[in-house]
Amino acid sequence: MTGNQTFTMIKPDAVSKNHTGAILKMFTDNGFTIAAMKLVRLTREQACAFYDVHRGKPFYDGLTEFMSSGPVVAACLLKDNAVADFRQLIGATDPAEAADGTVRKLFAESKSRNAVHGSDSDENAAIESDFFFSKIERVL
Ligand code: IDP
Ligand code: MG
Repeated sequence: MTGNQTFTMIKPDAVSKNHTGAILKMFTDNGFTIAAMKLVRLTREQACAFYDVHRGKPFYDGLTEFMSSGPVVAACLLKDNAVADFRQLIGATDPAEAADGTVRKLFAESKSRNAVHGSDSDENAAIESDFFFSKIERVL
């Protein structure tokens, strides 16, 4: 059985270019309900902790520097089959490989500055939501 929640961030590239409203509209137009949301600027340490699974990879330093370079919009989203459906909506990591109409095709600059994050499993959706939101901050 698949879960009904995923976690997303609108990344600093998209927030700084004022794409937040258009991207949130794509989420809700595609059946996702916002259960929690906030604008936050991560410290470098917080970005390193969030992306700990990628520690040691060649892009880790650049990724954590970028993700702490400006505010992000973090949100918990609800929908049946949320994780898989959301990854389909955002498209491939590299916008050059993302399908037409996906968030990354429309808004990402590059494979690193790629507009949005989406959880890759139900387990990580719960871990990532807990990283940003307490119970009282969520409408579930
Ligand atoms: P995902 O965001 O599509 O799940 P991951 O492989 O989990 O992709 O990588 C996390 C993030 O790290 C990506 O969204 C992107 O910002 C960055 N990243 C991944 N691979 C590369 C790369 O080859 N070069 C530069 N940045 C990368
Ligand atoms: Mg990932």
